Amino acid sequence: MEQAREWIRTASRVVVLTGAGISAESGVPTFRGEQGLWKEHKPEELATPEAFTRDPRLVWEWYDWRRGLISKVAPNGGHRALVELECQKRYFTLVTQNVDGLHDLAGSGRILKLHGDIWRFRCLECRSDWPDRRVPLPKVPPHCRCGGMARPGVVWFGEPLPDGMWLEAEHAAREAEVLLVVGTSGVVYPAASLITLARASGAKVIEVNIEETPVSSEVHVSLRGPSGELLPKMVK
Ligand code: BV8
Ligand code: ZN
Repeated sequence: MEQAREWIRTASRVVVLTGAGISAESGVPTFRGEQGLWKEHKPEELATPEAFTRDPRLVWEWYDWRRGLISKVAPNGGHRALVELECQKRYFTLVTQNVDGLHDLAGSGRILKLHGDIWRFRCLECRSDWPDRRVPLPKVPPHCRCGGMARPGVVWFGEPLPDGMWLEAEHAAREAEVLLVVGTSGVVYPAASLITLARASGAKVIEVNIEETPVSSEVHVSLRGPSGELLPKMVK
């Protein structure tokens, strides 16, 4: 912990990569935990364009349920510690795999949402996209003003990440002096490749996770514990 605090304190260019684990203490189930989101369903079953084409109603019911759940929770000490860190650092980039919007709610400024945003919709017909925070949705699937069917504004498996976003994340990872990896199992690509990229570019890589992950062997320091408790201690 002391080594991690020292590296964070002295760095001026800090990048943070977060996953579902940072929202766990807020009450949002993670993807691959015991009571994980994927328990009843498998990723390929729901978070893919094929699943949506096959059964848009089922996919929308899953997102409506998740939106309802997320709307009842608040950011935790881990989210807030990253807002504090952003204020302390001259160059700071928060890259998140999460679509729950809790980093926005906590007050983070610069957020690269690699996998999109559960609070935004996109029209399949006219391609317009807009925020929608209604829970529950009056009817699913929701439609666009043009009459076209809407889809959740997230990136599904097999879909490319928003390209401008990915390039920015790569650039930030290359420039980072410290990369903080929080609450991710490191199994989803290309997000996880930012860790290898940062390390290869000379960054000190610190992991915060309650358990060992496939990434743990790649980082310089792996802190074992809940991010809601550890992050505030690391940025104080
Ligand atoms: C793409 C949005 C190419 C939707 C998500 C075979 C091998 C390798 C790769 C692939 C493959 N087959 C396919 C691929 C690529 C695929 C992929 O990586 N698959 C994986 C599963 C193998 N990736 C893609 O498809 C990506 N696109 O590659 O496109 C392309 C290019 C050009 C043109 C066409 C195509 C798109 C991936 C994005 C998928 N969308 N989410 C939605 O949310 O509904 S991914 C989903 O998983 C979420 O975003 C989530 O954030 C993400 C990663 O999971 P984690 O965040 O890590 O969450 P998880 O539950 O796994 O882990 C939680 C961690 O927290 C645990 O480690 C736990 O210990 C820890 N924790 C728990 N509590 C705490 C804690 N830590 C700290 N404190 C706590 N309190
Ligand atoms: Zn439309």
